[in-house]
Amino acid sequence: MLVFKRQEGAKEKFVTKLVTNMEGAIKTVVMQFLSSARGKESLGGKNFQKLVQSQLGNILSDTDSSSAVKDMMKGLDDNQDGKVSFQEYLTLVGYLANSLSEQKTQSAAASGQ
Ligand SMILES: [Ca+2]
Repeated sequence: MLVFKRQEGAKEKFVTKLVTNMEGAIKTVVMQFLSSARGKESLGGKNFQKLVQSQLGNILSDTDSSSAVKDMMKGLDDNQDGKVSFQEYLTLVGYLANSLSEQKTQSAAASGQ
């Protein structure tokens, strides 16, 4: 069975040890949420907007529009508490990953591969 290998008591170990690109990407996704949430469980509107604007401006349109970001936040807010939880944030990550994958598939098809 494949299970998560806990990084036991070694913050430094994880940093100094080589990580693969994919491990690094997963870590980035998690750390971005945690640092944006500033110790809270969920992202409030302001922190969500900051995260989207500072980190996702190249793959999302209209990140400068606070009403567009608010709309996206509403779409993600499954339990309608006005905040974006980690699970809800993962929906956004999944959506972006899916969109990227579709785009790659389409451009591969267009170039005849
Ligand atoms: Ca929520």
